[in-house]
Amino acid sequence: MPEVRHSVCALDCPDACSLLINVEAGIGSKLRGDPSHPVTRGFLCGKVARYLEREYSPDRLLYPRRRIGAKGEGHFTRISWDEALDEISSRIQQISNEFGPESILPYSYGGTLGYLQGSGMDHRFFHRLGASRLDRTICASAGGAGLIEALGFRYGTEPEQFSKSKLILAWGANILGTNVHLWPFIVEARRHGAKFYTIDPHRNRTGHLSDRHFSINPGSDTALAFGMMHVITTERLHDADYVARYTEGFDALVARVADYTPDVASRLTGIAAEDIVTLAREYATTRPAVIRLNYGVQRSERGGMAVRTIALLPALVGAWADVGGGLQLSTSQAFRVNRPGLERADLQSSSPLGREARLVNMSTLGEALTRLDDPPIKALVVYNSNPAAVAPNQNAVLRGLKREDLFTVVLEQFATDTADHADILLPATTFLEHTDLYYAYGHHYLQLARPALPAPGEARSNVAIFRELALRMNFPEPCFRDTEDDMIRTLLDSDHPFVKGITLDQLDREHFVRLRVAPNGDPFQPFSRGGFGTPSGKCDFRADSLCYTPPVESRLGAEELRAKYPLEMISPKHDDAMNSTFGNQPHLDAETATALLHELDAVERGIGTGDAIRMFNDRGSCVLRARVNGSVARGVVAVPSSRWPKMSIDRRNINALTSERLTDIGNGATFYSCLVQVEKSGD
Ligand SMILES: Nc1nc2c(c(=O)[nH]1)N[C@H]1C(S)=C(S)[C@@H](COP(=O)(O)OP(=O)(O)OC[C@H]3O[C@@H](n4cnc5c(=O)[nH]c(N)nc54)[C@H](O)[C@@H]3O)O[C@H]1N2
Ligand SMILES: Nc1nc2c(c(=O)[nH]1)N[C@H]1C(S)=C(S)[C@@H](COP(=O)(O)OP(=O)(O)OC[C@H]3O[C@@H](n4cnc5c(=O)[nH]c(N)nc54)[C@H](O)[C@@H]3O)O[C@H]1N2
Ligand code: SF4
Ligand SMILES: [Mo]
Repeated sequence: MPEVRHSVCALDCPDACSLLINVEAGIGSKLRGDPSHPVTRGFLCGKVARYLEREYSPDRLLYPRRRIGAKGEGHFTRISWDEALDEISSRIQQISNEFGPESILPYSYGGTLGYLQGSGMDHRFFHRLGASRLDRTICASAGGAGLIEALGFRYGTEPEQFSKSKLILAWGANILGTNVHLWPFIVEARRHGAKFYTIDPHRNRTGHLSDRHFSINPGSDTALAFGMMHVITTERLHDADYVARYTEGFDALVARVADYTPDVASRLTGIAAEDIVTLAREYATTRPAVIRLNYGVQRSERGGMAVRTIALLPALVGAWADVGGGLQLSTSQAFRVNRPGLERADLQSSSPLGREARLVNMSTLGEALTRLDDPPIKALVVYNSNPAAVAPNQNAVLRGLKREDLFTVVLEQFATDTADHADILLPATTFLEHTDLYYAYGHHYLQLARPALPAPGEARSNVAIFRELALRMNFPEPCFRDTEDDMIRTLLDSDHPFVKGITLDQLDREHFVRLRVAPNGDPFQPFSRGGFGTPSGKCDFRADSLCYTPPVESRLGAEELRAKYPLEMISPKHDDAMNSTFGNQPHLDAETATALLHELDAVERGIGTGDAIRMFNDRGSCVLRARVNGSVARGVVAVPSSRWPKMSIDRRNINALTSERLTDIGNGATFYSCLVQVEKSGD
């Protein structure tokens, strides 16, 4: 009889599913969603339902290796763990002595959402070294900053409450693709008469299943929000009571949006003026109304402002007062665990640097590796990430990764493009094989996972690897000998009421525990009576700092650039992908090698579905296959991201075209503000 074990999906997804797996003689089968978890509800997305194929893939990395070929070629020879760890620790020591510890850069992101494997022993290690700190901006920092500017907190409406809503706006949110566990709550709401609308430049699967799709020009969301605010305030449809009690600066807001008539907003957004009027009226007069804002909107040049402006809408119409109303971008800040105790930034003062190290922005890795000075980056340690595929301005990133004088260590499960550039490549465990504690950014359950399966070959967890490295560096602090359980107890040692009282024992027994955001299973309503993160607790519109300018790289942007590169390229997530994580799978490779074009843009260039095309701009080019399926507006190209560059004949993916320009606030990446040209290619 197989034993049923419990796990948690560690992929970078708001749903953070609770999993069950059958295990017999150490072999896992039947991975499935836990039916008792209130958000997982017994099902998994397509990609993780098949995760055991990845787990048991013959391509898993099983042993430490040293590079023998040129960087990028992917030729390695097997070495022992002792050899690997000795070499890493001595090279790092030598580089630190010669160039200063800030010449060492850790690079990690979304491989796992686990606290321990993502920001545990690794953070302690690099802090104690005095290494450069990584500014983790590649995904959500603009939106996070925008949300904080609007609300003061990164809190949001719980998924469970969406079922009570009467109007759901998916604003730059591909719910079926990237957040599928919200869908059943939307289905339930619709069964009770709710309307579901999508606002997106790409009419994806979610858009096809909506009651109405609003096709918006990339990067113009602030103008749409202003247009809606204009209609709502001129028609006096705002919630006067909520506005009077819980907001500040209403009159200035009215003045600020006075010029954004539906016609003006229409010209900027590409949405018909009468549709903007209808949307605004319905949004203001339907209760409860909720916005599922996702991160698509903030991957544009002024994405922080866009998120901030959209996040002011619920206060204007009083939606926060209703169960089933409000807005969700992220629920992550409610996880008020003791992160400082886990990460130990204080160890920097005992490092050879003796102070807080400089921040290096992960969204400008190309620049950091090729241009940064004082000191230059001399050692790069990559884990939980595949920057050769996912970081913008890929040609600069690859130039950097190929530097002969850069010592690169990569901890990986598979031979990614980044792994191919490693001097030392270390085999890492998957989430089914190690212990971790998990937050979520789309619900309020804190979750524990113990290893469900044995690690294959000689794979080790990030925690184990950095613990070993710390011992080799002779770091004397006891925290480097902490066990996983010690680290979890540290995390739970928090006085915040949302977390206080949750114990490791309870997590071991129950697997998932709801944060204490509300008593007795009541809904969490963070802003039903103010409670915003301002001194007064009121939502401050601060209209004087609200503004809209189209992205430089857009149809209304820099003229010279538009003349050369007339198409706006977005590269949203593919439904069956997880960034580049499943990039070695051929069926997915074909999907992520596809560019969706508008029919007229295609015809104009003599391109038809199935044709090979070359997409290019001043930064680079890549080859793709065209698909014309009516899902994007004229002037927009959508390329589902992100394939493994090495799967392509030119060894590049779409990030060869994206720029290192940063967002207005949050220093985030601007993947979706990208002008390109497309031509038919030879084969
Ligand atoms: N299946 C799958 N799930 C995933 C991922 C994955 O790769 N695949 N990745 C995970 C990660 S790392 C993240 S951060 C989340 C992200 O989850 P989402 O934010 O939902 O994903 P995105 O594809 O970045 O963007 C969402 C939508 O925004 C649209 N969009 C692009 N530009 C604009 C714009 O200017 N305005 C508006 N209104 N919409 C725009 C895109 O077309 C897309 O449909 O998903 C996570 N889940
Ligand atoms: N063009 C374009 N580029 C994008 C985006 C886009 O929408 N368009 N999205 C951006 C966004 S939102 C994000 S979040 C980033 C994501 O970029 P990354 O954070 O790099 O995410 P992945 O590509 O999924 O790569 C994660 C890697 O971590 C490895 N991994 C998983 N678990 C572990 C572990 O426990 N230990 C170790 N050592 N390794 C592990 C996996 O095998 C995988 O290769 O990409 C960004 N890049
Ligand atoms: S990727 Fe998301 S939806 Fe899929 S199993 Fe993991 S948490 Fe659940
Ligand atoms: Mo992300």
